[in-house]
Amino acid sequence: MKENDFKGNYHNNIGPRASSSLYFFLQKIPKVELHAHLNGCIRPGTLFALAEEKCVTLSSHHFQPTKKNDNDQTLIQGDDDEDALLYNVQPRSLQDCFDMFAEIPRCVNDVDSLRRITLEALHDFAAHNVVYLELRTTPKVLNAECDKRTYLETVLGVMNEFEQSYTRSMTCRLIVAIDRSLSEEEACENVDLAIAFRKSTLSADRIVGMDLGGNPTRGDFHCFRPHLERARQAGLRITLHCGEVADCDMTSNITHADETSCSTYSEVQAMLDFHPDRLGHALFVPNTFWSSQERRIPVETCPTSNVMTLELAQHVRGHLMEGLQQHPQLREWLDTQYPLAIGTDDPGVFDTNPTKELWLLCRAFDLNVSIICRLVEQSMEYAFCDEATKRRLQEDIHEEMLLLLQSNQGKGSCED
Ligand code: 6MZ
Repeated sequence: MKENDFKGNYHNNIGPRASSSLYFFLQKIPKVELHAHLNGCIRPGTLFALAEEKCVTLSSHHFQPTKKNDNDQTLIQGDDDEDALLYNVQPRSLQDCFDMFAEIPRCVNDVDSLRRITLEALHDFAAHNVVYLELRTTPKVLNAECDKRTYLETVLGVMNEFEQSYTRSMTCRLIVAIDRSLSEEEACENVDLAIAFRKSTLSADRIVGMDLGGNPTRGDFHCFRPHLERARQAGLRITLHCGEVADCDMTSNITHADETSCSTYSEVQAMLDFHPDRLGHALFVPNTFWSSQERRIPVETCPTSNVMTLELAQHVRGHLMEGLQQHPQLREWLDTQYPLAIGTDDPGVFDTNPTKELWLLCRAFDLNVSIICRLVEQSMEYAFCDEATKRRLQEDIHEEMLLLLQSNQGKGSCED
């Protein structure tokens, strides 16, 4: 299929050819990525190359070589490739993901490999027309030469170089993450570093926030709360992975979250009471929360990640789109126009990219392109960067979206 085959009937009941056109269109629109973990972005090919270089044997259960060209992730070449987008060929349970994250540091164990994965991640987002990226990462001691400070300096250095040298313009910001499965002491160190970088004139604009993530079945928000409060007082914005898992059997027929299906209800409640600037995932949050807020807290939602970790596609033979239709919240969020930012979470782990996430959402919930464009455009409002940068990017995104939608309508195809 060629790009100019674009015909544009954008509803779900369309044939594969027209929906590939939808993919091409979505690839072109400017995007905003607010939820991506650096070590979850590693190209599978790079991980294998690093493993070979460092004589590391990766678990064959989780890591399988792919034939795909890693530089050109999931670009549709023909109708057959639709299947590759729709089917969850490599299931990733929550446990699988965290098993994989535990193996990655054996390969990414020095400044060079950190530089490489950061640069590749930035290239991969820019290739999908991401114009604003908030990447997050947990600072790590990689070896004797690379402590947590050097780790962050390296990531920030790559972002600076990338912005200066890459022809496509992508504004990059960094969120420093706390891993809830690690100690409070580690969390305290990460907050200290984020605050120190925030105060330094060289990186003040670049570091915008803090995240609490990591295995949701480990650790407890209550002990990280004072550290996050300290970060907030220092001007950092806060996003919390919240209600990512339910206490009950997650594979049973989930429709809506209630108090009994909430992941450790008191923790979720404490997170909501903390009033973070954004919530990550928010899959199992009491129903009353969504309607009772004075100021609706934006949610970073990651469609493929949720389908995988909630194992929603298991019931429908690995079909991502149908899995997504079982999502506990997405339909309601879309119906109520809840503030959302669509993220990839871990594109290397879930074999996804920013275009694919939007495409799946359109297909699963029968959205037309103008709705998805508006959703992307609005998500820039929830970015953690300074107001001037935000307004500038909002104007650029708006103009580019308009041009793309108009040229699409010129072909007599767009449904508003
Ligand atoms: C919670 C996640 C995550 O920080 O080493 N991470 N935390 N839920 C998820 N859903 C699948 N996916 C990734 O990137 C990898 C780390 O990000 C967090 C975990 O702490 C993981 O170890 P960095 O760059």
